[in-house]
Amino acid sequence: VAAKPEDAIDYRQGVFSAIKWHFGTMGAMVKGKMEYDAEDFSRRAEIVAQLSKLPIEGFLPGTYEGETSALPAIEDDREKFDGGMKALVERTAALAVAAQTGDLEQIKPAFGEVGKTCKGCHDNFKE
Ligand code: ASC
Repeated sequence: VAAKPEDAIDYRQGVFSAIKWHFGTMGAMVKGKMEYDAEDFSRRAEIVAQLSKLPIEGFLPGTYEGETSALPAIEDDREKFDGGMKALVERTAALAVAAQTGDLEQIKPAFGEVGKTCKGCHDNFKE
């Protein structure tokens, strides 16, 4: 990839912004702050599952300074970071499957697992 560091940063931040947009609305539904709409929730869960595959290619060497909260620890512990990204892909896929049931009791734990995955990487690799 011949992208400039700031382009890689913009790219991954853009993807995470889109993930947050959808995951935030899903969270409001899960927490009862917004009426649960099974079809809309499932649509968003599919989008999040697809988007989750995208950020990893923006985490390139030399892209951990400037307008980013991504820490150089990503490069120092690449295996752990890649594992977190893989977990995100797997758990968002599981959430999309759970979403198809339309059953909030199945969705809630799957949603929680995704949230934990977000937090895991943020705790270790985000400023
Ligand atoms: C969100 C969001 C995150 C994660 C994280 C989960 O909705 O913006 O970064 O969930 O807070 O613990």
